[in-house]
Amino acid sequence: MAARKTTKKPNVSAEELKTYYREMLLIRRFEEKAGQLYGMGLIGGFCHLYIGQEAVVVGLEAAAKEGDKRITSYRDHGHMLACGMEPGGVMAELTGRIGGLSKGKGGSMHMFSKEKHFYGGHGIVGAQVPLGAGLAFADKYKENGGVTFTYFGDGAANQGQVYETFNMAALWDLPVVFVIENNQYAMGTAQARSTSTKDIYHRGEAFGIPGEIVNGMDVLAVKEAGEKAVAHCRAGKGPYILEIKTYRYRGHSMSDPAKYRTREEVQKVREQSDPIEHVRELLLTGKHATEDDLKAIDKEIKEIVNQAAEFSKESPEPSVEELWTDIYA
Ligand SMILES: Cc1ncc(C[n+]2csc(CCOP(=O)(O)OP(=O)(O)O)c2C)c(N)n1
Ligand SMILES: [Mg+2]
Repeated sequence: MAARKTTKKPNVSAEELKTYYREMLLIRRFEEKAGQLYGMGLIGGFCHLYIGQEAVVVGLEAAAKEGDKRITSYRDHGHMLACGMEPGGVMAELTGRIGGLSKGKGGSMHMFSKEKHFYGGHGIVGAQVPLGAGLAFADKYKENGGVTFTYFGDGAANQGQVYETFNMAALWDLPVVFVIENNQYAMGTAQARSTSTKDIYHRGEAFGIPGEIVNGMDVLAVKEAGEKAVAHCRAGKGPYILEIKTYRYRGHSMSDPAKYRTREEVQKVREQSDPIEHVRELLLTGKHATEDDLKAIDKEIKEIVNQAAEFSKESPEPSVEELWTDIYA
């Protein structure tokens, strides 16, 4: 885990910093609430929380422009919130209600938004990677200047289809940023036990795809790397790989007691590299915000999340007729 190491004065405005703080906090509080609702039995099926990884999506969304696309795995709530999907619609999908973004028929892993160019939510490890290249192929074909962020994990990086995709994406110079969210675990398996090398991004070299390692606990470092990757893609130079070193604080899913690592390991990351604390410190030490300003933001976020939770409880369950909508038949 890369420890926090932003020593130079960040070249970023107070407003930008506050935006990142707010966006990361929204994801964190949303996920904490989802964990509570799961514990109350209100969320069925799988539920994979994103706590600890917030700087990854928030940093990359700051580098994206309108029309860019994103696709990811089942650990997807943060990606949806960061691209502007309604917290209430996401939460109501988790609780399986009609007000959910998939009308309560998809659940945590299966939500989409055409409007926000969010293409899921995929439960099969690595399956979103070729789909992401396909989205990029469409952008290139249409010559619309769009870039697709294709997120996958360190475990997924050992899937064969990832390398078939790398080959085609490089061959056709597709405008796709492959984002490896290296949270160091694939379910209960530590990266050192599943992966032959410490770093993964250099596997792209075999296909002529450049890439780099990014400190995923520093939203500004992620944004900077994202801007570089996006510029590469938009210039028609083909794909780019960002291996973003991050960490998930919770278990793989809500049903994981996480016995494969120590509490101390998690505590150390929380104390030394938490991405939200990092921005909080920058705001306070740079005198961009006071404790009271931050308290006001915390309150505002809490309110948004409480409203989302209320909506997810009040929205009715889908009627039986809904079984016959949104199907190919
Ligand atoms: C093809 C396939 N194999 C196995 C699984 C079971 N599975 C679900 S998540 C997961 C681990 C993936 O880890 P990683 O890619 O690092 O993503 P993370 O959960 O850490 O975000 C596995 C093996 C699956 N869903 N699909
Ligand atoms: Mg992982």
